[in-house]
Amino acid sequence: MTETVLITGGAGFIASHCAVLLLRQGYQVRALDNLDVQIHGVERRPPAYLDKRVELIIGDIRSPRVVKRALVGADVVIHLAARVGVGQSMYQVADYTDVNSRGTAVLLEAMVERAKRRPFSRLVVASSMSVYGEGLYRTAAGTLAPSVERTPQRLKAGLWEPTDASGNLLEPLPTPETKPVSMGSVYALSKYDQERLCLLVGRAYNIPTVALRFFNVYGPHQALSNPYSGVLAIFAARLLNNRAPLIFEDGEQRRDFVYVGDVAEACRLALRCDAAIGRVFNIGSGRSVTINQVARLLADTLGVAIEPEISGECRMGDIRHCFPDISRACSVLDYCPRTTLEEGIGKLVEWLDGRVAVDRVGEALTALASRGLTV
Ligand code: UD2
Repeated sequence: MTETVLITGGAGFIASHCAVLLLRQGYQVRALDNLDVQIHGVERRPPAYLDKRVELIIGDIRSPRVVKRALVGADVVIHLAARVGVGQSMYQVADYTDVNSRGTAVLLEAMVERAKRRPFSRLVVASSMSVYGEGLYRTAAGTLAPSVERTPQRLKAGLWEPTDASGNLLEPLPTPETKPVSMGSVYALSKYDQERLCLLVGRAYNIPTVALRFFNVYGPHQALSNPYSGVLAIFAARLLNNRAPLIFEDGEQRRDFVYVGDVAEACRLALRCDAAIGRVFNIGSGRSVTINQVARLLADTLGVAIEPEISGECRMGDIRHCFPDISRACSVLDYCPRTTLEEGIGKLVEWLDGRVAVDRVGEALTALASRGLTV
């Protein structure tokens, strides 16, 4: 029998890739999305990239009536709906908390009600690497340092690398799911809320739930004109407008960029794997790179000779290094990231061809600086 999947945030970048993959697997796909202006523009039209076979319900995740309707006949749910912007979350506190945390609560209440008549076979919730704050580090003496934070004083002095109590530099290590969480932004806190709410309510009401902590997801369909989206989309928007990418700090901060197709595959696996129920998984590519490296790779792949500009600024709440240990996802989910950064950036660049991006980075930095949210 054909299974129906409801994807919340279903007109978004990650959702569009999940939809294609799941349609190919024989699922019927329904999307619930409010077509947020920041992502979809003032016209709020359904995006051209969304597969025509997807049934799109336009509405808000916070509306019990809309969510109830979206759940009719759904067998599984992938919950991706969220406001996504670390910096912006620090001044739109009520809205981020409302959409992400309360929106998830509304979804869960509706699922619990519906499950009385017909159970769900899975709920997959998109959590985030942001719940870790700084990643895991090791001291020079070889002990693990799981609770590192950078002080504003050091950041103001341009001392970007975290140190131990005696001022010795720390070595970043792959972060496992067992590292204690440490939320440094309202966005991160709301993603942790989403993750915990889903796991907790899922467990109480027998809705088999899996949480995926996505690292830095990139690829085609990423919102180019949203200055709060991922760094690769932001750099692409700058380069398409013949402007230099602005690199914060010194560009030596490390991240794991995971291709969106691999993230969609992780979602598919989480729908199927019973051993995953009730657990959280890091979803990354398994390779870390510096922001300087990705900036260069993107410019080279685009074939533009614009040097990135090191701004020496830092956004409040930004972390220095965080990249995942993905061994749990590999062994339990059978997750195996297939797209290398070079291939993924190649696909991003192909998609960028002929696209127009409004570069709003300056606006976003001013918004942050005027609130004292930059260092
Ligand atoms: C944040 C979230 C992550 C995810 C992502 C969405 C944290 C720790 N992580 O990751 O969960 O939601 O956002 O995109 O909250 N950078 C520049 N120039 C720019 C923009 C960014 O140098 O114009 C740097 C930035 O300082 C950071 C790195 O690039 O060191 C990555 O930034 P990001 O905003 O793409 O993502 P990140 O890792 O803060």
